[in-house]
Amino acid sequence: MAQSSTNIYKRLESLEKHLAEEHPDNPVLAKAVHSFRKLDRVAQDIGLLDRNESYATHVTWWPMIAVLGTFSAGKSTFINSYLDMHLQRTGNQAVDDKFTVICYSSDNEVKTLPGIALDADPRFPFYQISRSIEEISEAGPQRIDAYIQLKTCPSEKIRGKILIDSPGFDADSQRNSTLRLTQHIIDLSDLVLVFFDARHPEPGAMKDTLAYLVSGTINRADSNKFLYILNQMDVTAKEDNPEEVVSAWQRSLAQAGLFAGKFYRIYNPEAAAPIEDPLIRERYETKREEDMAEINTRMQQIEVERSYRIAGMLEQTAETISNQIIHKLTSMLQKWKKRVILFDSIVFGTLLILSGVAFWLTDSWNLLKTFAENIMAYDTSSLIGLGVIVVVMAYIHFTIRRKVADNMAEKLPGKFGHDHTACKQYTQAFLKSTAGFRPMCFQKPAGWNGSNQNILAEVRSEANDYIQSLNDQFTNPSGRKVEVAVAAEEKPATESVTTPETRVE
Ligand SMILES: Nc1nc2c(ncn2[C@@H]2O[C@H](COP(=O)(O)OP(=O)(O)O)[C@@H](O)[C@H]2O)c(=O)[nH]1
Ligand SMILES: [Mg+2]
Repeated sequence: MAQSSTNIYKRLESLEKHLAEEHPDNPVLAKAVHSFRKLDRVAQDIGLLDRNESYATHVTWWPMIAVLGTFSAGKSTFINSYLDMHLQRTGNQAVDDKFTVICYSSDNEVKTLPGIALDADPRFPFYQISRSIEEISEAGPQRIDAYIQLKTCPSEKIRGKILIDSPGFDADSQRNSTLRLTQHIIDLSDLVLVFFDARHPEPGAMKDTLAYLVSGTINRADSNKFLYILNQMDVTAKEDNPEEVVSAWQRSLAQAGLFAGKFYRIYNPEAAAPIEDPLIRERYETKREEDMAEINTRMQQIEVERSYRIAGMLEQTAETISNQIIHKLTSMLQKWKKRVILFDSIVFGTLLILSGVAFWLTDSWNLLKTFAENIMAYDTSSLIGLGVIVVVMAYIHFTIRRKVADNMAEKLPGKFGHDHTACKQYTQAFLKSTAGFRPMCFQKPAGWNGSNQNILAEVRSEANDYIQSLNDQFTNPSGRKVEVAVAAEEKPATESVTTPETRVE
């Protein structure tokens, strides 16, 4: 994906413009793009980023909701009803084996585009997704089409948001890449709805799915973004045993390690069989409406959560560079220096001893003396000889520098595991700091000068200003938006526990 640096800046400019237009009342996002560009310049000086790269492409600017869950749990039905249009195919058969990225378009028709279209779109979340698909599939970018498609639809509900529908999730038969893609989508999303099916509250055959989906969501800093939804509750109406079904569901979640979280029970009235008994029906409807209202509120709030997320990401990136990254690079540089000095001493020491021995054996010390005298007398051929010796020594020294640096860089992937991005950044920055033209006596990594340190401090204070202004905007105690702010604050999962038991009337 080679792009010129002017191209990346054009993209950022258009992103900034778009955000300013889309959110005239929330200038924080457009300003954040500007701060990201400052961060980019510092990172480029250090060598963490190429000239055509930007941290702005590492975040999702669009608020994203992912709908995941077991096969046939009613995910697509839920999405259709949310959008108020029949966009996704539904049914008990496996109807879709791809992720569908759904976004708004004002054209009055639905367009389905192949996954490869995600690359061409100037908006960033797709870029991020497609890049990771490229990483997971050895076959190259064309394979994106096998995993993902893009649908544009005119529903106002989705304007300014991105919704992702996922294929039936059955880990047993799922290819590794789908699992990894799911993980990636979870990481990018501001809200993740995890669907289960009341017809199989304890899905024995789904053990792996549960384990994968659920255990991956616990102990995360952002565990607040996961909503666990038991769908198709209408099927429990016949026997009127919702509590039993819910506790069976909770047991299987607990087996996967999930004891606390946001739990909901809903059904889709259009897909459901009618509930005959009017009393039962009323009870079911009330419960469903309560839970749907909460889910809908969360789906609306994600725009705010996204703004906090981006401001947080900005501050975190600046912080990571000034503390962790520089610290690590500095200690790598020290290690490198020590090794270069060691190898220099071994090689030049050996050469010195060998030549000493040669002079001694041939008893030709006087040659050395003559050579020195000739140099003092500016004898041309002796000066050329000295020049050759210096060049050879320099060549040996710079070869050692390069080889030691390459050798240390080669070992980095082993230390970073799957974190390809971090590995690439450290490798680039380390190679830049150890480049031949940089004197070895520099203690600090390349690009780590006073002015760049100030810029990072500036970016961090800007990020805090953004968070402050988001707080001012959304935590106004007399304003209507109080609820939003409460949800946007990061709360530990245990504080926001709503167990199904407490919700069952
Ligand atoms: N009884 C009942 N059936 C539902 C409900 N939601 C979806 N369905 C049906 O369950 C089947 C699977 O739904 P679908 O949305 O395709 O599931 P997905 O695989 O999770 O996308 C379809 O036949 C739907 O009509 C519900 O709340 N109650
Ligand atoms: Mg589906």
